[in-house]
Amino acid sequence: MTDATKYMKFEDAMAELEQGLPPAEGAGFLGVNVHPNDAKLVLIPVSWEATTSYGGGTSKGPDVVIAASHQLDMEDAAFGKAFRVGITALAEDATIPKLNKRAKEAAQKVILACEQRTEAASDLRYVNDCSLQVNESVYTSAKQWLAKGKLVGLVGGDHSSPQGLIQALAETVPGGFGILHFDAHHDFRNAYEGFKYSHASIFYNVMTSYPQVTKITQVGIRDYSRDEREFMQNLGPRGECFYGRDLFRRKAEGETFKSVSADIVARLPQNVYVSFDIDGLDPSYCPSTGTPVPGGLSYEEACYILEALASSGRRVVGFDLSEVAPAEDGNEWDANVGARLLYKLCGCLLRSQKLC
Ligand SMILES: [Mn+2]
Repeated sequence: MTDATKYMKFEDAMAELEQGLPPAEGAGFLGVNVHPNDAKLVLIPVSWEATTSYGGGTSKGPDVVIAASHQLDMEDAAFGKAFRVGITALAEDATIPKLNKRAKEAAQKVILACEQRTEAASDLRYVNDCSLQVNESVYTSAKQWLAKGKLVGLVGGDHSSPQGLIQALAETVPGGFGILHFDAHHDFRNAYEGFKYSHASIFYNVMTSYPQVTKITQVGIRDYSRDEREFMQNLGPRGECFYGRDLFRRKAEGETFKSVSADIVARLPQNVYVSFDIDGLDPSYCPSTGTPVPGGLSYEEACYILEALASSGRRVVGFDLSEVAPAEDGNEWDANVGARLLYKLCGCLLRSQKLC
């Protein structure tokens, strides 16, 4: 979407969705273009992947997920007609793709130097500076929409993308909130490869910067360093991890998934932010994501937990979907899964606030 996007009358957009008409060319999320002023929930797209360490492509995540959302059927089995509150993807800050291109080139030099056991100090400073600009852009946008009474979600981009949104919510949500974090990784690295705002460092940064985040509950983690595991342990009651191995063992030894997911939800405080790294799922759902790891949740398990959260009486205050990348050969599977999960996240938030 661009600033030149032709917005539709809200009633016309709803009528199109109700009738299931094929979307017009260039349509936005779900196949319509709802004006942000008419929307209750706005989505910030962030096409950013400068510090991607392994497979690339997550900067295309917002575009391919929004395009794939045109295929969705609007009647969600769990959350009904969530679209009726008005959901729209905002136009992206045009500086982000430019910063992404330049910072990614510099980051490649840093990674190469790292592999050769040398340094590329000025390139590293440049990448960290660009990352900060992206965080500030997301933060400013989120603050602005929250001030207008909108609910805000985010579509990444790599997993560093949502830091500005989490900061904005930390300053906005009375009493703070906990984070329900789906991922294959803790993302607790302290400046991974020197990148202060690495995708692998997002929750190190969040937990050391925002005391308003009173808790992090991680689900599906199965690849980590010793330092990260220790960081989790050192969080004490402020952190909790449902490792992938433990989730499987509990099921293998006879516990129902209903009981496991109720346990996950029970650890969360009243206000909850959901951060969903697509690699928390089994890689068969996201084969093109940057750092796939065997194991992980099924799509149905993830949705089950989101439904349990939405009906628990807790309030979901925001979310991100990160690390969705398209296949290099143009296969749309990753984006199809991402679009469905994104609409589930919208429904989870809206249902938790009794808006759908
Ligand atoms: Mn992650």
